Amino acid sequence: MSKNLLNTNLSGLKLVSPTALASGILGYSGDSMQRVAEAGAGAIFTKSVGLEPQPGYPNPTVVQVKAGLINAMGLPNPGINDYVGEIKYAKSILKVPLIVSVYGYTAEEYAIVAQKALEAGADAVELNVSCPHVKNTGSEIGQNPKTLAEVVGKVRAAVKKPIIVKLSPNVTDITEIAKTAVKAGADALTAINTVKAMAIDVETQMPVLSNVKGGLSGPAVKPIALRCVYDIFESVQVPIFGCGGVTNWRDAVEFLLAGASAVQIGTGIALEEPSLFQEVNKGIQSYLRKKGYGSVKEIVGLSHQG
Ligand code: RRO
Repeated sequence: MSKNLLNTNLSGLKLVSPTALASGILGYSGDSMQRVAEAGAGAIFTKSVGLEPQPGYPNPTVVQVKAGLINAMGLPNPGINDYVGEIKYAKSILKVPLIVSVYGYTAEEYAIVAQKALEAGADAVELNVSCPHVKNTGSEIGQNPKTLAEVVGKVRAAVKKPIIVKLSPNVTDITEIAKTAVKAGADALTAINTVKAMAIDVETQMPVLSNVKGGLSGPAVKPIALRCVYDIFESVQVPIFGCGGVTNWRDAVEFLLAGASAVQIGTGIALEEPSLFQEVNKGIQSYLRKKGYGSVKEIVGLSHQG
């Protein structure tokens, strides 16, 4: 399959296809990232990593619902000092951009972790300011413009490579948050992280997840994510990664038409297989050919015309 139509470029990141692995799924080890890249992903976003190791929440941490998954993993990760070895290994085998997802409890922590990830060879960082259920980080930062500006500004001052900021849908006006992130130095945005949600077991009459509340992902959130991308595209000038519920090429094309320059897929491959990447890429390519376009870039934001 010729990949020319699918080549794209976001904030200096060269993607052979506009479909990337979203943070949180198969993004722990270099070998699993490589499997996903071989399946057609144009970039890899790792699971979020912080300054110190974190065990995550006790089980159950994931529950399948009608059109997606609700998770409350609790940011399990080995800490950046341990993870640099995996980043170096991943970089030695991957041919696609590697973006390390970073979180912290203070602006300084975000900056230190971002610096270490980039020194280890990451091509960019994605700042997780949107995890919906871990105290004192994630969306508690991304929902507060002042704190968000401080975090993005601190990272911007510490690193030269691209900074992507992953936004929460759990806000009143995502465009205000997007503008704040860009003003503080974000090169690109990801929309969206998971939507705050829960499930209750009618037999035990108790919440299913040990953390009670978690984040909903998958097809259930796609229209929400699409609306966020559409609104953000009209508010800021930076490229957007659309993320939320992509399970086929039509979903991906919808995001591109809404204004995303590329999409991230996570739950889609958790529910199916990494081969979904190739399937989606082929579908986008056939669509572009059928409609007479020479590049995926030509359809970004087209739904805003007229
Ligand atoms: O680890 C998690 O529980 C988690 C994270 Br970091 C995130 O950003 N979004 C999510 O739904 N879960």
